[in-house]
Amino acid sequence: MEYRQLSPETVPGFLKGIPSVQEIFSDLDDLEVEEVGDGNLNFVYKVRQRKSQEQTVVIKQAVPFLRIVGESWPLSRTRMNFEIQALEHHTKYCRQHVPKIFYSSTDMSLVVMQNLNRHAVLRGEMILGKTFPKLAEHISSFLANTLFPTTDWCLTGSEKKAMVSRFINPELCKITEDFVLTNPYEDHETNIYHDQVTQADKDYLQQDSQLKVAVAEMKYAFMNHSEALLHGDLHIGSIMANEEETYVIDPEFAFFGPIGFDVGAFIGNLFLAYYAHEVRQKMLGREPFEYRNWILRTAEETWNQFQAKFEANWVAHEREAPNSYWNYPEGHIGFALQRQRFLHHIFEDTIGFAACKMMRRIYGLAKVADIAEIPDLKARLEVERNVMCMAKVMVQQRSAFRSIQELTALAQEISPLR
Ligand code: SR1
Ligand code: MG
Repeated sequence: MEYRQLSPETVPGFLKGIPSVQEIFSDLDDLEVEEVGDGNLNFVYKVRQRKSQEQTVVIKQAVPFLRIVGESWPLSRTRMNFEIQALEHHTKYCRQHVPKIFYSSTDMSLVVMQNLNRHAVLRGEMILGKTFPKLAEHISSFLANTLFPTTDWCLTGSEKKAMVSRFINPELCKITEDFVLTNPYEDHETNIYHDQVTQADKDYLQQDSQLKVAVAEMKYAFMNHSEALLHGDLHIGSIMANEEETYVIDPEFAFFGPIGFDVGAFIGNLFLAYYAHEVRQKMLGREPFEYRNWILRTAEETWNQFQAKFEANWVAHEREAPNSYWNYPEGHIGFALQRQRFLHHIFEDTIGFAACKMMRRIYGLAKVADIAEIPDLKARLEVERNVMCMAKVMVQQRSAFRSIQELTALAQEISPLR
């Protein structure tokens, strides 16, 4: 099939030719289509049967450019090949948190999938101040269950290397290398500053040698540490949820990288929301304490549960396929120490990458609505300064933190929980 960019007008005709979709709709001549993509890269269509709205799918299609910039920024459509492969992996290891895929095509660079119409994008919901009691439980499961099976602790060396080669994703990695791990820390043309940002604010990030060394170390880890198959962009806009269920979407940035990059993406976004809600809760007419307390507890539970589940997966794997390396009287002690040290290494990376994910959203090209859509620029600036202050301590002192509670305590030191 030859690639063509779909439009709301051409979607029904395209779907008619796909057998697995014909089973979903009873009347393919009665479809309504709406383009709803609000991400930075792709186009997303919601398709519903007019007289039977529960008959519905979503189509996500990659176009040969970066949507947030436009056709002047070419970006190859192969990103969808990585998304399709990653969705298959996520479905295999964590089906309950992945949308059902009805059809995929690398030629057309698209997937046809379950319309999560009883769920909404987590970032939008959190901006409205909604809580998600099962979020930490679900995201920690997604992380532990998708990451552990692709580590060298689980795969053989040759299995791992074969998988790594299928996920060499240089174009999307370069987006992260540039927009998350380089440009915000220099006076780069792609950065965007609002009117209240002072030269001193920019220098705080862009002319601090200790900070720049620490960020460069995180970038080096991102580029060199092929620990596991990552989602690669696990911010709260890549999650759809309601009170009962949580789905992880959009894994086009998937590649083999440092585990802490995925865990840190999620936790860093929770801290962004924590600072934003000092202002946002007041905008909603509420006292900030309760909501911000929920955010911090969610960050703590996510890390603690992730750690326990990752370790449990490792122990279960060892039980099923015992490793002769630990086969000596005190082998269980050595194995436990190995787990403890590796999890501490992930924790350190989680803190460092969370910090980079926070800082890039302040001066970098792609903002987060939680903060960027605070209408009062002075209030927004205060939030941004708090984010920068915390992120700087996190990335520079990432090896000094002993528990996630020390991190949430730092968040409260900078902006007290009130
Ligand atoms: C140009 S930066 C675009 C961003 O959008 C995606 O969601 C990634 O976070 C990427 O860094
Ligand atoms: Mg995305």
